[in-house]
Amino acid sequence: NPSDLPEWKHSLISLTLSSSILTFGTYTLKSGRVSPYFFNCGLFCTGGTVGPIASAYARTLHDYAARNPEFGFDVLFGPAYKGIPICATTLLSLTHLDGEKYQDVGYTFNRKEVKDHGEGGVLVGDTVKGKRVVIIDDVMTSGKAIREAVDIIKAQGGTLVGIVVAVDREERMPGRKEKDGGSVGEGSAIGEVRRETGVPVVAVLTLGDIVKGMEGLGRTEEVEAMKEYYAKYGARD
Ligand code: OMP
Repeated sequence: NPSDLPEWKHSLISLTLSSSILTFGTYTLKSGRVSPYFFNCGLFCTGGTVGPIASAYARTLHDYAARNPEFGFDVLFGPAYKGIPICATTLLSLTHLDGEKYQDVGYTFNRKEVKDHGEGGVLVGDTVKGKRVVIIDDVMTSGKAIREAVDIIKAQGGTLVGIVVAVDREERMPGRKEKDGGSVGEGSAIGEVRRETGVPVVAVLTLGDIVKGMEGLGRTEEVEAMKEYYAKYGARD
């Protein structure tokens, strides 16, 4: 039922369509799967899109914290490169929601190249040592990109407490039978990351949300293609 989807998610989906962040066609993903849709967070790079995506991440995190009083965090970590503007703008948006609550929260990101002079170090921004860290990332398919970020936080002495992604594509882990179409007997990527890390993984939008949004817009052809893809690679749990 498309009306299940909150108004702000409808608007966000419309914005991603008009700005070609969400596109339809034939895309080979990092996993090798061929997808009829692609979500490119790198294109939230204009005056009209940077605010809406930051406020969508902030709202998702703020609402999760409100529903889970035991959940708290000290630092937002944005994996390089795409996570860098996202963690900074999300923190700014959080302070718009509650300036007092978030005034001491920091943001940090990793260098891709190790620096051997100047201030040195792997991280730029706030420190994570001894702090509760939330990863802010773009799109999760198999969770490979997320695992790299988890390792960096651990190595720097931070405690991972949560992960927020813009889009959970709701896919299964790539399996052995992948090449013959569809993987067999593998758990969901998001579930696998939850099990491995023991922390909540929260998405601004799931594939299910995007399907509802597209149904609401009457985009039947795209909906069919996404459902077909989900039938092949979608997570069942
Ligand atoms: P995993 O590492 O398999 O979870 O894939 C996530 C990464 O794939 C993202 O960080 C992107 O680099 C890329 N990606 C997208 O950006 N959008 C998509 O819709 C799909 C992918 C992808 O290749 O799976």
